[in-house]
Amino acid sequence: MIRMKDIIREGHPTLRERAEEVKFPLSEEDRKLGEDLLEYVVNSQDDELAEKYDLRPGVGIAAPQVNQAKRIFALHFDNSTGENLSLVVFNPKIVSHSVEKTYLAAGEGCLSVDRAVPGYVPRYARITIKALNFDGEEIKMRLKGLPAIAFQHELDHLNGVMFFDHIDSKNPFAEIENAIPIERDSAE
Ligand code: 4LI
Ligand code: NI
Repeated sequence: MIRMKDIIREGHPTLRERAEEVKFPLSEEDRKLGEDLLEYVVNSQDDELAEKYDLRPGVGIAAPQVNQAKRIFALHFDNSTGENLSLVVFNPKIVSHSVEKTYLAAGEGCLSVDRAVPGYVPRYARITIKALNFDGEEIKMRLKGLPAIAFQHELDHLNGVMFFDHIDSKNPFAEIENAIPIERDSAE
């Protein structure tokens, strides 16, 4: 089980590497890593488990954050009203995206960053993604809202990019052209 002590923090060189493609059929190790990443985000959103194991809540976590430079991440959204989405992706990519952008009005947080970095992080509002699942089958789907933001945040981790790299350092809250903000409670 992944705990906060297993998550590397900003400054660690692995977070700045380009992660390696995963080979199929999946090795036992890569399969287990995918399962563990999903387990982390699921458990981290359960108040009792999060408290018991001291897990910071997240909707996404990427393999480089547990010091494994592999192109794998997990996302988990459990929205009482909206859609439920729980997935582990291998070798993910964005195949197309909207011109329109979006951002979290409250800024972004990251399990590998132990400080609040204020500012808007511009993201594509809608993306079409492709990835492989555990069985090496291609998944193709459209994402919008927080799932689209989190997918882009996690994909950045596979490319050595941190969310704050996208913040305008001179003016962190500068208006983002052609963007619709997502207000804080919509992250649930
Ligand atoms: C408890 C149970 C306020 C501050 C609002 C918490 C279940 C911030 C938002 C959660 C912020 C759940 C989140 C992300 C932000 C802030 C991630 C709470 C977990 C909201 C997810 C990857 C950026 C994703 C919306 C500095 C660890 N997640 N909030 N950003 N939630 N969560 N990100 N921003 N301001 N990060 O952090 O998983 S994309 Cl679901
Ligand atoms: Ni992160």
